[in-house]
Amino acid sequence: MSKVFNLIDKEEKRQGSQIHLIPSENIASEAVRKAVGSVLANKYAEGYAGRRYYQGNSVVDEIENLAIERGKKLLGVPHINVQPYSGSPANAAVLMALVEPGDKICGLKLSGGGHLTHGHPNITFSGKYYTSVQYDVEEDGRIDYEKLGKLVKTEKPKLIWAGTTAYPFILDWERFRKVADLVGAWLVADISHIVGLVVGAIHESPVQWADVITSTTHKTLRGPRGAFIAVTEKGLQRDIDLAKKIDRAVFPGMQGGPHINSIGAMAVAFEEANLDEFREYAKQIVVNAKVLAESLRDEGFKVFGTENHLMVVEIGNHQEDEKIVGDGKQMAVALEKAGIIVNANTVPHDKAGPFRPSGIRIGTPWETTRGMKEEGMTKIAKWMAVVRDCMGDDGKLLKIRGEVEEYLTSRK
Ligand code: DSN
Repeated sequence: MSKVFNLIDKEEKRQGSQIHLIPSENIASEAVRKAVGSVLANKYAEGYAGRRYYQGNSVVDEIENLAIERGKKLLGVPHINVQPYSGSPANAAVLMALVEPGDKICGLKLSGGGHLTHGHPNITFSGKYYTSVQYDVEEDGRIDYEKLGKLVKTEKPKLIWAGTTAYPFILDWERFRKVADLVGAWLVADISHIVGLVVGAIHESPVQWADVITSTTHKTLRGPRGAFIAVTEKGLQRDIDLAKKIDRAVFPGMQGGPHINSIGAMAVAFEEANLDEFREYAKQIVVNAKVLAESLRDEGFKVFGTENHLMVVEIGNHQEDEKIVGDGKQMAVALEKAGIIVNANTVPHDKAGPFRPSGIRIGTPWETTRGMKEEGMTKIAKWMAVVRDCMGDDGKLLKIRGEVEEYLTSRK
């Protein structure tokens, strides 16, 4: 047992001594983590409050109802399901509820900043069991809504995903709605990445435009690992049974027993996100990201974005053994040696594949939680420029690592 806890200590030290810029990661509060590690983890509760398949769920019912009430209030929706284990099962449940296997669905390409569950062809359930047509971003990294409209008119998908994992610009929900209405498609907003900015009132909410909203709870929302599916008034107007269909698709359609400990932690996170403090936090995430993007440009990087919490930075690509490979991975590995954690990522229209793509993805949610402000962002940009210029020189990378550690310690 102690071996595991020694490793947890080790991981805590690692997190404390490195700069974290993966935009989908964050630091959950003590209260959120306490709920995750609580006795709620001991209980099975298949079903929904008041209709469980196991006894002993009177308190669990209260917990789930509390999470639901807080979630509805936070999002401004009439119905929310808080049982999805994470984003992918949530999106799978939405597809199960709204379309039939083989039906046409439409989402943003992975290389353009989309997600695997939005119809990535061949290898994912969303691309294998549904007929997927995908839209892409333009050279500048932005979605061309007119082009999307034309594609949708021709292909007539039954469901359109409006959601991203590496898209640094604001999504135009109204235009997505207009596009969906061209063919009467369902519009599903997957706000996993930007949910904190939406509930923090920095970005417009899709609540009046989408039929359904999905989101993970551990990214900008700063909650536990988990997800929710919200049904909007618009969605209910279209199908009065929509909430029921979503609930049935989650359980028993996709999942068994819900993770009540995560649901308890979600209730905590929803309350935390409803505070002024959180709105300040959301604002600072974007301020930090803008400063970081500008500072990186000043250092000569090509940066896509940003209007939100993240940006994609092009590192370049080259030919190796007749294959085009990108330098994003190499840069990410060098940055890790220097104590800065990012992930390699495709850039718009990347010629290299996703394992060795031509860019890196950078975001500010984690370090903003840690209290970092604009001055920290310019420092990070300078360190990144040195890393780019001395990628193969481990001595220099270790020197930066020392500086990073010293900086983080000085801020504690
Ligand atoms: N893996 C998540 C991300 O990093 O954006 C998306 O599911």
